[in-house]
Amino acid sequence: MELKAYLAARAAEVDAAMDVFLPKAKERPATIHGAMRYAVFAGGKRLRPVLCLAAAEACGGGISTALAPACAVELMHTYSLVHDDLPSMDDDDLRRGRPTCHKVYGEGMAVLCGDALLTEAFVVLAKTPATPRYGTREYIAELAETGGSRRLIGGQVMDLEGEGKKLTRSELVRIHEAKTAALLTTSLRLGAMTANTTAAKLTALTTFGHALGLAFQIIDDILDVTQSTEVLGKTAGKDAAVEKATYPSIIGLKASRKEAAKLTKAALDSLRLLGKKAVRLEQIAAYLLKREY
Ligand code: GRG
Repeated sequence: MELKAYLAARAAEVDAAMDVFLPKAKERPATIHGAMRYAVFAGGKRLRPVLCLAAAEACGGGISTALAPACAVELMHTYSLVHDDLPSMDDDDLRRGRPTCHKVYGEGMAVLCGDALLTEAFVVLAKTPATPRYGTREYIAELAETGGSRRLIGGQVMDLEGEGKKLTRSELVRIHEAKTAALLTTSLRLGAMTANTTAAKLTALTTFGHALGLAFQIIDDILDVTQSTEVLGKTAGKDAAVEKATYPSIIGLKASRKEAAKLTKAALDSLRLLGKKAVRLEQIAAYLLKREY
């Protein structure tokens, strides 16, 4: 199967599972459930859940047992987008090609929607079947650590505090690690855990996720400068407008592209231990380097 067809098929499986896991739009109180579904079913790339499923496959596992953690990471990701778009954070009107959650449902409801998505992520994650090496305790600890103040929220704090300031390259890397690479890495690790993978393979996937996550964020920063709002489905040129430090603003576009390519190569190198089964992860890493939105 071509990579594009693979990505579309996996995303469709994730969407179908999410439809089952999430409360129905009419379930009371209907406003919050409508808002949650509005934010989730808005056409995201589903990168994190696809990485989770591909990592399960790369470690010899199946798709069906990895669907719960795949949906859980997408729910956490969607919560972070809803809250990031709030007027008190990035203050954005457009996300995934549609008005942001608070524009449609109001600010209070968008705060609650993010809270509910984050909580639901753990409800869904707890449905993951245990394996001999990993059970609910390991799954929950993995996702909770990534969502907490040392990673996702810490990254957002550093990001907010860095606005309008000149950051060093290493400060920027720390933000990218916490904000972006951590959840990509956890998506891979959770998928691998459902396949009862070895500690060595988990370490290899952690190295892969770290490098891939940094490359993904650099590409995201490049696209913010080079692409249109229509193509991105979110406001382009935002980083420069709020004087946010990015790779392009610190080292320029050309050097940023080189850095993303270097990180992608490092990511690919780290997959050696997984052998031929990791072919989808390899293809995804190569595809993300060339992505246009
Ligand atoms: C806890 C509020 C809060 C924030 C944590 C993750 C994050 C920090 C903020 C979200 C916004 C942001 C710019 C995150 C960086 C990672 C990134 C590039 C997200 C966009 O991911 P895509 O391109 O989005 O995979 P889609 O819409 O395709 O799912």
